[in-house]
Amino acid sequence: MTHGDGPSNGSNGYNVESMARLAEVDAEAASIIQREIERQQDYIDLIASQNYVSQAVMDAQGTALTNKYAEGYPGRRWYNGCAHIDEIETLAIERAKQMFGAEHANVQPHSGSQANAAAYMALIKDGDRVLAMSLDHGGHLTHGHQLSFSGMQYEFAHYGVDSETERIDYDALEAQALEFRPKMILSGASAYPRIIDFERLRAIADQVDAFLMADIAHIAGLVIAGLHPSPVPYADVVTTTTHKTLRGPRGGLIVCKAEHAKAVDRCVFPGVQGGPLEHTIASKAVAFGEALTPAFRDYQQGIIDNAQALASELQELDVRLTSDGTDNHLMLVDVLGSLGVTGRDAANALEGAGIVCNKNMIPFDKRSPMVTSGIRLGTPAATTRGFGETQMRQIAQWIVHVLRNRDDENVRHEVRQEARALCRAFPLG
Ligand code: DSN
Repeated sequence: MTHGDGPSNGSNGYNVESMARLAEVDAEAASIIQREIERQQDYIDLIASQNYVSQAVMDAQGTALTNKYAEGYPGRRWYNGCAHIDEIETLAIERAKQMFGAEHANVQPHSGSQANAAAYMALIKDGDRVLAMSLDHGGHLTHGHQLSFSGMQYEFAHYGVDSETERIDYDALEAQALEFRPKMILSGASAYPRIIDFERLRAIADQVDAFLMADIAHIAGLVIAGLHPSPVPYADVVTTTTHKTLRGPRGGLIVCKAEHAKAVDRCVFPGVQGGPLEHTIASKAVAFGEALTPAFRDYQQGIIDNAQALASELQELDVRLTSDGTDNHLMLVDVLGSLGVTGRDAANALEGAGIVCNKNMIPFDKRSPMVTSGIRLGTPAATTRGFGETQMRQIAQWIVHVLRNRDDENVRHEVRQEARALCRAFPLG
Protein backbone atom coordinates (compact mmCIF):
# COMPACT_ATOMS: atom_id res chain seq x y z
CA MET A 1 0.00 0.00 0.00
CA THR A 2 1.31 3.43 -0.87
CA HIS A 3 0.62 6.59 1.05
CA GLY A 4 -1.77 7.55 -1.71
CA ASP A 5 -4.02 4.56 -1.16
CA GLY A 6 -7.24 4.52 0.83
CA PRO A 7 -10.06 7.02 0.80
CA SER A 8 -7.70 9.82 -0.09
CA ASN A 9 -6.35 8.15 -3.15
CA GLY A 10 -4.71 10.82 -5.27
CA SER A 11 -6.71 11.54 -8.33
CA ASN A 12 -6.52 13.78 -11.24
CA GLY A 13 -10.18 14.00 -11.32
CA TYR A 14 -10.82 13.79 -14.61
CA ASN A 15 -13.17 11.31 -15.07
CA VAL A 16 -13.15 10.60 -18.68
CA GLU A 17 -16.93 10.83 -19.04
CA SER A 18 -17.24 14.38 -17.74
CA MET A 19 -14.30 15.51 -19.86
CA ALA A 20 -15.91 13.96 -22.91
CA ARG A 21 -19.17 15.79 -22.13
CA LEU A 22 -17.31 19.06 -21.72
CA ALA A 23 -15.47 18.51 -25.00
CA GLU A 24 -18.78 18.15 -26.81
CA VAL A 25 -19.97 21.50 -25.51
CA ASP A 26 -16.74 23.49 -25.47
CA ALA A 27 -13.89 21.78 -27.25
CA GLU A 28 -11.56 24.74 -26.81
CA ALA A 29 -11.83 24.89 -23.00
CA ALA A 30 -11.82 21.09 -22.72
CA SER A 31 -8.63 20.85 -24.71
CA ILE A 32 -6.82 23.32 -22.44
CA ILE A 33 -8.01 21.47 -19.35
CA GLN A 34 -6.98 18.16 -20.86
CA ARG A 35 -3.47 19.45 -21.48
CA GLU A 36 -3.20 20.60 -17.86
CA ILE A 37 -4.36 17.14 -16.72
CA GLU A 38 -1.65 15.60 -18.85
CA ARG A 39 0.94 18.01 -17.44
CA GLN A 40 -0.04 17.03 -13.92
CA GLN A 41 0.16 13.36 -14.86
CA ASP A 42 3.58 13.64 -16.43
CA TYR A 43 5.53 16.01 -14.18
CA ILE A 44 6.90 15.38 -10.69
CA ASP A 45 5.33 18.04 -8.49
CA LEU A 46 7.60 19.21 -5.67
CA ILE A 47 5.82 22.52 -5.05
CA ALA A 48 5.43 22.40 -1.28
CA SER A 49 2.01 24.05 -1.28
CA GLN A 50 0.37 21.81 -3.87
CA ASN A 51 -1.36 18.46 -3.75
CA TYR A 52 -3.72 16.18 -5.69
CA VAL A 53 -7.21 15.88 -4.24
CA SER A 54 -9.18 12.65 -4.21
CA GLN A 55 -11.86 11.96 -6.78
CA ALA A 56 -14.45 12.38 -4.00
CA VAL A 57 -13.17 15.87 -3.14
CA MET A 58 -13.20 16.74 -6.83
CA ASP A 59 -16.70 15.29 -7.30
CA ALA A 60 -18.19 17.28 -4.44
CA GLN A 61 -16.81 20.50 -5.86
CA GLY A 62 -18.32 19.94 -9.29
CA THR A 63 -21.90 19.91 -8.06
CA ALA A 64 -25.11 21.93 -8.22
CA LEU A 65 -24.21 23.63 -4.96
CA THR A 66 -22.41 26.19 -7.11
CA ASN A 67 -25.89 27.41 -8.10
CA LYS A 68 -26.92 28.57 -4.64
CA TYR A 69 -26.54 31.90 -2.89
CA ALA A 70 -26.26 31.49 0.87
CA GLU A 71 -25.02 34.72 2.44
CA GLY A 72 -24.98 34.30 6.18
CA TYR A 73 -24.48 31.14 8.24
CA PRO A 74 -26.43 27.92 8.85
CA GLY A 75 -29.83 28.84 10.31
CA ARG A 76 -29.22 32.56 9.62
CA ARG A 77 -29.26 33.03 5.84
CA TRP A 78 -30.18 36.01 3.76
CA TYR A 79 -31.79 33.82 1.10
CA ASN A 80 -34.47 31.16 1.27
CA GLY A 81 -33.95 27.61 0.06
CA CYS A 82 -30.86 26.96 2.16
CA ALA A 83 -31.93 23.81 4.04
CA HIS A 84 -29.43 21.49 2.37
CA ILE A 85 -26.78 24.17 2.13
CA ASP A 86 -27.09 24.55 5.90
CA GLU A 87 -26.64 20.81 6.31
CA ILE A 88 -23.49 20.62 4.21
CA GLU A 89 -21.93 23.71 5.79
CA THR A 90 -22.73 22.37 9.27
CA LEU A 91 -21.10 19.07 8.34
CA ALA A 92 -17.95 20.90 7.22
CA ILE A 93 -17.92 23.02 10.39
CA GLU A 94 -18.33 20.04 12.72
CA ARG A 95 -15.62 18.08 10.94
CA ALA A 96 -13.27 21.08 11.01
CA LYS A 97 -13.80 21.45 14.76
CA GLN A 98 -13.17 17.76 15.25
CA MET A 99 -10.00 17.77 13.12
CA PHE A 100 -8.39 20.47 15.22
CA GLY A 101 -10.14 19.99 18.57
CA ALA A 102 -11.32 23.58 18.13
CA GLU A 103 -14.19 25.43 19.78
CA HIS A 104 -15.34 27.20 16.63
CA ALA A 105 -14.80 26.92 12.87
CA ASN A 106 -15.62 29.12 9.91
CA VAL A 107 -15.38 27.22 6.63
CA GLN A 108 -16.33 30.07 4.31
CA PRO A 109 -13.03 31.82 3.50
CA HIS A 110 -12.44 31.59 -0.22
CA SER A 111 -8.68 31.51 0.32
CA GLY A 112 -5.92 31.72 2.88
CA SER A 113 -5.51 35.43 2.19
CA GLN A 114 -9.16 36.09 2.92
CA ALA A 115 -8.99 33.94 6.04
CA ASN A 116 -6.06 36.06 7.20
CA ALA A 117 -7.83 39.32 6.33
CA ALA A 118 -10.84 38.28 8.40
CA ALA A 119 -8.70 37.05 11.28
CA TYR A 120 -6.83 40.35 11.50
CA MET A 121 -10.09 42.27 11.32
CA ALA A 122 -11.56 40.14 14.10
CA LEU A 123 -8.70 40.72 16.51
CA ILE A 124 -7.17 44.14 15.80
CA LYS A 125 -7.92 47.57 14.36
CA ASP A 126 -6.44 49.42 11.40
CA GLY A 127 -3.06 50.85 12.34
CA ASP A 128 -2.44 48.35 15.15
CA ARG A 129 0.97 46.77 15.46
CA VAL A 130 1.66 43.19 14.38
CA LEU A 131 4.87 41.20 14.73
CA ALA A 132 5.18 38.52 12.04
CA MET A 133 7.80 36.46 10.25
CA SER A 134 9.46 38.28 7.38
CA LEU A 135 8.73 37.09 3.87
CA ASP A 136 12.40 36.65 2.99
CA HIS A 137 12.92 34.39 6.00
CA GLY A 138 9.92 32.23 5.15
CA GLY A 139 6.80 34.31 5.93
CA HIS A 140 3.95 35.12 3.59
CA LEU A 141 2.82 38.14 1.56
CA THR A 142 -0.27 38.52 3.76
CA HIS A 143 1.96 38.72 6.83
CA GLY A 144 2.62 42.40 6.30
CA HIS A 145 4.19 42.87 2.88
CA GLN A 146 3.86 46.50 1.85
CA LEU A 147 2.00 45.58 -1.35
CA SER A 148 -0.50 43.37 0.51
CA PHE A 149 -3.62 44.68 2.25
CA SER A 150 -1.96 43.54 5.47
CA GLY A 151 1.03 45.85 5.14
CA MET A 152 -1.22 48.71 4.08
CA GLN A 153 -3.71 48.37 6.93
CA TYR A 154 -1.56 47.48 9.92
CA GLU A 155 1.85 48.47 11.22
CA PHE A 156 4.08 45.42 10.90
CA ALA A 157 7.50 44.61 12.28
CA HIS A 158 9.13 41.36 11.22
CA TYR A 159 11.16 38.72 12.96
CA GLY A 160 13.46 36.33 11.16
CA VAL A 161 15.73 33.38 11.71
CA ASP A 162 19.12 33.33 13.38
CA SER A 163 21.98 33.77 10.90
CA GLU A 164 23.85 30.71 12.20
CA THR A 165 21.08 28.18 12.83
CA GLU A 166 18.61 29.56 10.27
CA ARG A 167 15.91 28.74 12.82
CA ILE A 168 13.56 31.14 14.57
CA ASP A 169 15.43 32.74 17.47
CA TYR A 170 12.71 32.89 20.11
CA ASP A 171 14.87 34.94 22.50
CA ALA A 172 15.40 37.59 19.83
CA LEU A 173 11.70 37.46 18.99
CA GLU A 174 10.83 38.02 22.64
CA ALA A 175 13.19 41.00 22.87
CA GLN A 176 11.65 42.44 19.70
CA ALA A 177 8.13 41.98 21.07
CA LEU A 178 9.07 43.75 24.31
CA GLU A 179 10.46 46.63 22.27
CA PHE A 180 7.75 46.84 19.58
CA ARG A 181 4.75 46.08 21.84
CA PRO A 182 2.57 44.53 19.11
CA LYS A 183 -1.16 44.11 19.51
CA MET A 184 -0.79 40.74 17.82
CA ILE A 185 1.96 38.22 17.16
CA LEU A 186 1.49 36.25 13.96
CA SER A 187 3.15 32.87 13.63
CA GLY A 188 3.31 30.63 10.62
CA ALA A 189 5.28 30.49 7.40
CA SER A 190 5.35 29.48 3.76
CA ALA A 191 8.97 28.43 3.63
CA TYR A 192 10.19 27.39 7.05
CA PRO A 193 11.38 23.78 7.37
CA ARG A 194 11.40 23.52 11.14
CA ILE A 195 8.92 22.94 13.98
CA ILE A 196 7.24 26.12 15.22
CA ASP A 197 7.03 26.48 19.00
CA PHE A 198 3.51 27.83 19.49
CA GLU A 199 3.66 27.39 23.25
CA ARG A 200 6.68 29.69 23.48
CA LEU A 201 5.00 32.19 21.15
CA ARG A 202 1.96 32.26 23.44
CA ALA A 203 4.18 32.97 26.40
CA ILE A 204 5.82 35.84 24.51
CA ALA A 205 2.42 37.19 23.42
CA ASP A 206 1.21 37.08 27.03
CA GLN A 207 4.19 39.11 28.19
CA VAL A 208 3.14 42.01 25.96
CA ASP A 209 -0.60 41.39 26.26
CA ALA A 210 -0.88 40.59 22.55
CA PHE A 211 -3.14 38.25 20.64
CA LEU A 212 -1.50 35.21 19.09
CA MET A 213 -2.59 34.24 15.59
CA ALA A 214 -1.25 31.18 13.78
CA ASP A 215 -1.37 30.76 10.00
CA ILE A 216 -0.77 27.04 9.54
CA ALA A 217 -1.59 26.84 5.83
CA HIS A 218 1.48 24.74 5.10
CA ILE A 219 1.45 22.39 8.07
CA ALA A 220 -2.29 21.92 8.70
CA GLY A 221 -2.24 18.25 7.66
CA LEU A 222 0.73 17.54 9.90
CA VAL A 223 -1.01 19.28 12.80
CA ILE A 224 -4.22 17.30 12.28
CA ALA A 225 -2.20 14.08 12.21
CA GLY A 226 -0.41 15.01 15.45
CA LEU A 227 2.94 15.17 13.68
CA HIS A 228 3.51 18.87 14.37
CA PRO A 229 2.53 20.58 17.64
CA SER A 230 -0.90 22.17 17.36
CA PRO A 231 -1.32 25.92 17.81
CA VAL A 232 -5.00 25.46 18.71
CA PRO A 233 -4.50 25.36 22.52
CA TYR A 234 -2.35 28.50 22.36
CA ALA A 235 -3.51 30.77 19.55
CA ASP A 236 -6.56 33.01 19.69
CA VAL A 237 -7.24 32.43 16.01
CA VAL A 238 -5.79 29.84 13.61
CA THR A 239 -6.07 30.19 9.84
CA THR A 240 -5.21 27.73 7.12
CA THR A 241 -5.74 26.97 3.51
CA THR A 242 -7.43 23.68 2.75
CA HIS A 243 -5.45 22.60 -0.29
CA LYS A 244 -1.88 22.03 0.86
CA THR A 245 -0.95 19.20 3.25
CA LEU A 246 -4.65 19.10 4.19
CA ARG A 247 -5.38 17.88 0.64
CA GLY A 248 -8.77 19.49 0.15
CA PRO A 249 -10.13 21.89 -2.44
CA ARG A 250 -8.51 25.29 -2.93
CA GLY A 251 -9.86 27.45 -0.11
CA GLY A 252 -9.49 28.78 3.43
CA LEU A 253 -10.57 27.91 6.96
CA ILE A 254 -10.49 29.60 10.34
CA VAL A 255 -10.71 27.92 13.74
CA CYS A 256 -10.74 29.87 16.96
CA LYS A 257 -11.63 30.04 20.58
CA ALA A 258 -15.35 30.50 21.33
CA GLU A 259 -14.74 34.02 22.59
CA HIS A 260 -13.68 35.10 19.08
CA ALA A 261 -16.39 33.18 17.20
CA LYS A 262 -18.78 36.07 16.65
CA ALA A 263 -16.06 38.46 15.56
CA VAL A 264 -14.54 35.91 13.17
CA ASP A 265 -17.90 35.09 11.59
CA ARG A 266 -18.79 38.75 11.21
CA CYS A 267 -15.42 39.56 9.67
CA VAL A 268 -15.57 36.71 7.12
CA PHE A 269 -19.11 37.72 6.17
CA PRO A 270 -19.91 40.52 5.61
CA GLY A 271 -16.43 41.78 6.56
CA VAL A 272 -14.38 40.55 3.65
CA GLN A 273 -16.65 38.28 1.61
CA GLY A 274 -20.13 37.99 0.16
CA GLY A 275 -21.82 34.74 -0.76
CA PRO A 276 -19.92 31.61 0.26
CA LEU A 277 -18.80 29.02 -2.30
CA GLU A 278 -20.98 26.18 -1.08
CA HIS A 279 -19.76 23.70 -3.69
CA THR A 280 -16.26 24.27 -2.32
CA ILE A 281 -17.56 24.00 1.24
CA ALA A 282 -19.09 20.63 0.31
CA SER A 283 -15.73 19.60 -1.04
CA LYS A 284 -14.05 20.82 2.16
CA ALA A 285 -16.49 18.65 4.14
CA VAL A 286 -15.42 15.60 2.12
CA ALA A 287 -11.73 16.42 2.54
CA PHE A 288 -12.18 16.94 6.28
CA GLY A 289 -13.89 13.55 6.45
CA GLU A 290 -10.82 12.04 4.80
CA ALA A 291 -8.55 13.91 7.23
CA LEU A 292 -10.32 12.23 10.14
CA THR A 293 -9.33 8.73 8.96
CA PRO A 294 -6.29 6.71 10.09
CA ALA A 295 -5.14 6.61 6.44
CA PHE A 296 -4.67 10.38 6.56
CA ARG A 297 -2.28 10.08 9.48
CA ASP A 298 -0.29 7.45 7.55
CA TYR A 299 -0.23 9.81 4.59
CA GLN A 300 1.13 12.68 6.70
CA GLN A 301 3.81 10.40 8.13
CA GLY A 302 4.66 9.47 4.54
CA ILE A 303 5.10 13.16 3.70
CA ILE A 304 7.63 13.53 6.51
CA ASP A 305 9.44 10.27 5.70
CA ASN A 306 9.70 11.33 2.08
CA ALA A 307 11.00 14.78 3.04
CA GLN A 308 13.65 13.14 5.20
CA ALA A 309 14.68 10.86 2.33
CA LEU A 310 14.84 13.72 -0.19
CA ALA A 311 16.76 15.93 2.24
CA SER A 312 19.29 13.32 3.27
CA GLU A 313 19.99 12.25 -0.31
CA LEU A 314 20.56 15.88 -1.32
CA GLN A 315 22.89 16.36 1.62
CA GLU A 316 24.79 13.19 0.75
CA LEU A 317 25.31 14.78 -2.66
CA ASP A 318 26.87 17.84 -0.94
CA VAL A 319 23.91 20.12 -1.39
CA ARG A 320 23.23 22.58 1.43
CA LEU A 321 19.78 22.80 2.95
CA THR A 322 18.98 25.81 5.10
CA SER A 323 18.91 24.97 8.81
CA ASP A 324 20.69 21.76 7.83
CA GLY A 325 17.53 19.83 7.02
CA THR A 326 13.84 19.66 7.72
CA ASP A 327 11.30 18.60 10.34
CA ASN A 328 8.26 18.96 8.12
CA HIS A 329 7.10 18.61 4.52
CA LEU A 330 9.50 21.06 2.87
CA MET A 331 13.09 22.11 2.56
CA LEU A 332 14.96 25.12 1.22
CA VAL A 333 17.89 24.25 -1.01
CA ASP A 334 20.76 26.72 -1.31
CA VAL A 335 21.34 26.06 -5.00
CA LEU A 336 23.49 29.14 -5.51
CA GLY A 337 25.84 28.26 -2.66
CA SER A 338 25.98 24.55 -3.46
CA LEU A 339 25.71 24.37 -7.22
CA GLY A 340 26.40 27.89 -8.48
CA VAL A 341 22.96 28.35 -10.03
CA THR A 342 20.28 30.86 -9.02
CA GLY A 343 16.92 29.65 -7.80
CA ARG A 344 15.23 30.99 -10.91
CA ASP A 345 17.57 29.19 -13.30
CA ALA A 346 17.48 26.01 -11.22
CA ALA A 347 13.67 25.89 -11.18
CA ASN A 348 13.57 26.48 -14.93
CA ALA A 349 16.17 23.80 -15.65
CA LEU A 350 14.31 21.31 -13.45
CA GLU A 351 11.01 21.99 -15.15
CA GLY A 352 12.74 21.19 -18.43
CA ALA A 353 13.64 17.86 -16.87
CA GLY A 354 10.10 17.12 -15.69
CA ILE A 355 10.48 18.24 -12.06
CA VAL A 356 8.41 21.23 -10.95
CA CYS A 357 9.35 23.33 -7.93
CA ASN A 358 9.64 27.04 -7.16
CA LYS A 359 12.47 29.47 -6.75
CA ASN A 360 12.58 30.76 -3.21
CA MET A 361 14.63 33.21 -1.20
CA ILE A 362 16.77 31.67 1.49
CA PRO A 363 17.43 33.53 4.75
CA PHE A 364 19.79 36.50 4.22
CA ASP A 365 19.51 36.05 0.46
CA LYS A 366 21.45 38.60 -1.57
CA ARG A 367 19.42 37.92 -4.71
CA SER A 368 16.06 39.50 -5.47
CA PRO A 369 12.78 37.59 -5.01
CA MET A 370 12.59 37.16 -8.79
CA VAL A 371 16.03 35.54 -8.93
CA THR A 372 16.77 34.06 -5.47
CA SER A 373 19.55 31.80 -4.26
CA GLY A 374 17.27 28.91 -3.42
CA ILE A 375 14.54 26.55 -4.43
CA ARG A 376 11.81 25.18 -2.18
CA LEU A 377 11.00 21.48 -2.40
CA GLY A 378 8.03 19.77 -0.75
CA THR A 379 6.70 16.24 -0.65
CA PRO A 380 2.88 16.44 -0.12
CA ALA A 381 1.95 15.92 -3.79
CA ALA A 382 4.66 13.34 -4.50
CA THR A 383 3.52 11.36 -1.45
CA THR A 384 -0.11 11.41 -2.57
CA ARG A 385 1.06 10.10 -5.89
CA GLY A 386 2.46 7.07 -4.10
CA PHE A 387 6.15 7.89 -4.25
CA GLY A 388 8.15 6.49 -1.37
CA GLU A 389 11.66 6.94 -0.10
CA THR A 390 13.24 5.08 -3.06
CA GLN A 391 11.61 7.46 -5.52
CA MET A 392 12.53 10.51 -3.44
CA ARG A 393 16.20 9.48 -3.38
CA GLN A 394 16.07 8.95 -7.13
CA ILE A 395 14.53 12.38 -7.62
CA ALA A 396 17.25 13.98 -5.46
CA GLN A 397 19.85 12.40 -7.72
CA TRP A 398 18.10 13.69 -10.81
CA ILE A 399 17.88 17.19 -9.34
CA VAL A 400 21.59 17.33 -8.66
CA HIS A 401 22.49 15.73 -11.99
CA VAL A 402 20.39 18.26 -13.91
CA LEU A 403 21.70 21.24 -11.96
CA ARG A 404 25.33 20.16 -12.23
CA ASN A 405 24.85 19.72 -15.98
CA ARG A 406 22.42 22.54 -16.55
CA ASP A 407 23.94 23.56 -19.87
CA ASP A 408 23.63 20.06 -21.24
CA GLU A 409 20.35 19.61 -23.02
CA ASN A 410 20.89 15.88 -23.36
CA VAL A 411 21.00 15.46 -19.60
CA ARG A 412 17.76 17.41 -19.25
CA HIS A 413 16.17 15.35 -21.97
CA GLU A 414 17.25 12.03 -20.46
CA VAL A 415 15.98 12.96 -17.00
CA ARG A 416 12.75 14.21 -18.59
CA GLN A 417 12.22 10.77 -20.10
CA GLU A 418 12.97 9.02 -16.81
CA ALA A 419 10.78 11.38 -14.80
CA ARG A 420 7.90 10.80 -17.21
CA ALA A 421 8.35 7.05 -16.94
CA LEU A 422 8.32 7.28 -13.14
CA CYS A 423 5.12 9.38 -13.23
CA ARG A 424 3.49 6.85 -15.52
CA ALA A 425 4.39 4.07 -13.08
CA PHE A 426 2.49 6.07 -10.43
CA PRO A 427 -0.49 7.44 -12.36
CA LEU A 428 -2.89 9.92 -10.80
CA GLY A 429 -6.51 8.92 -10.47
N1 DSN B 1 2.90 31.35 -0.78
C1 DSN B 1 2.18 30.26 -1.33
C2 DSN B 1 3.00 29.02 -1.23
O1 DSN B 1 3.43 28.68 -0.14
O2 DSN B 1 3.26 28.41 -2.25
C3 DSN B 1 0.93 30.09 -0.66
O3 DSN B 1 0.23 31.27 -0.62
